[in-house]
Amino acid sequence: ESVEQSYVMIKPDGVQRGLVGEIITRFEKKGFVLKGLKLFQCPQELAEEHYKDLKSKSFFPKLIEYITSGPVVCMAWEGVGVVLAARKLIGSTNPLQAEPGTIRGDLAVQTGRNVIHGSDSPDNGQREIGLWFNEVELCQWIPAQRPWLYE
Ligand code: YYY
Ligand code: MG
Repeated sequence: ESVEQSYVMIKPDGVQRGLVGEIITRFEKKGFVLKGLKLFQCPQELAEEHYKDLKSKSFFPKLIEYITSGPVVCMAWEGVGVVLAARKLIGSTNPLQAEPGTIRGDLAVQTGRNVIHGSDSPDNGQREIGLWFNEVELCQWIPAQRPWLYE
């Protein structure tokens, strides 16, 4: 159990569908700490860098078009075990296979419109937060509720 950071991003469909508050609420209620947050129109080059491991996939051009099609909400969340926990809150890549109770399971239908991104490892969490945020956009703060979340 160690303190990690995850890059979580509400994709353009989540923003357009008015799901921003609902999604942020789920992470807040779980007890993670919000270290960075912004609404952002992603440029093509950043989308390609973020998803560079998928460059060879047939769906890559459509994925880049989707991610750059409107504003996204960029978030940096911190906490013990946050990377795996965020993936569980988010649910499977294909929303039809995602469990009810997860964000994709409750709020999405298709893989190509699956509402949200979450880092798949602590290393990628660091990499992606570095990619999407400037240092000054990340806040160091201690939530008042901390002693009631951690023993
Ligand atoms: O981490 P996660 O978002 O759950 O899935 P990835 O395998 O990293 O793929 C990233 C992104 O690419 C996925 O959220 C939707 C899209 N995608 C797709 O459009 N079609 C696929 N067959 C697989 C992934
Ligand atoms: Mg992924």
